[in-house]
Amino acid sequence: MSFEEQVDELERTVMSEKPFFSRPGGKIFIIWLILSVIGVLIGFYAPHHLLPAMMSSTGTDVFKTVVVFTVLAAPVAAFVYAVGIYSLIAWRHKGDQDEPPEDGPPMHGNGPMTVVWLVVSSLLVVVLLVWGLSVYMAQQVSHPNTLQIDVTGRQWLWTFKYPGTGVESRTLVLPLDRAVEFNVTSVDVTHGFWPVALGNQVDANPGEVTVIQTTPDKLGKFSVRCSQLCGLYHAFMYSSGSVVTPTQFSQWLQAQGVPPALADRTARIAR
Ligand SMILES: [Cu+2]
Repeated sequence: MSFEEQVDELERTVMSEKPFFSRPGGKIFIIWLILSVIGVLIGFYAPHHLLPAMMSSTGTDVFKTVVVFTVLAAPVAAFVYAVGIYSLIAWRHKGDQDEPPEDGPPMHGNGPMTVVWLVVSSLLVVVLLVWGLSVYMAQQVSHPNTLQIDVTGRQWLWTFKYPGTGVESRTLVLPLDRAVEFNVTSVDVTHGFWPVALGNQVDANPGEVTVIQTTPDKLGKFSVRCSQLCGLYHAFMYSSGSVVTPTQFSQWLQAQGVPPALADRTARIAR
């Protein structure tokens, strides 16, 4: 054994006897742990400030999905940042070094590490897939007496037609706790129908009708935006929407010129 090899051997022995938290792996672990906790807290609290209060079953599912995906992604992102931050601080090129420090042992052929990253990433992907599919399937249920609304996008406004009543409106009025089906299309370019607080979003394509559904479950106002860049005044392409009681819905239909009996029938109010 040459002198250099003996020094290397000695260094390795000293390193392996150092307590875990003084070794690079231990320090990276501490940074990872701190960043993970911060990321998980952001996942739990930030959506409440970044998203509007959801007003439908779909919206609640979307909100929960944002939280779950952020919380599960936080430790993965934290690991990348932890290695990056530690490398920048501890392994940066020092001014008095002529040559870069030698590489550590190669990861290639490191069995345990390969197993860990394959198992962890597979588990994460499976959990997210199962979550996503179950939320998606829950939204594919068809409800009896669904209220149909034809949504049309044009540069640069939305119109909402209530089939069977002759009503065509610039505002979207929905009755509480009643499944609604939006038949979405466009007469010019591609727009994106996005009633934010309902948690739905779908492209409005010219010549095509795309159907999405939800059930509003909270009274109040929301805004309908366009989520596809559709031209000069895209940013101003929004309408207001509201969720009202069935009685208020019937009154609104009547105010649009619908005969009272038909308005009540559409709103499913028995006389
Ligand atoms: Cu647009």
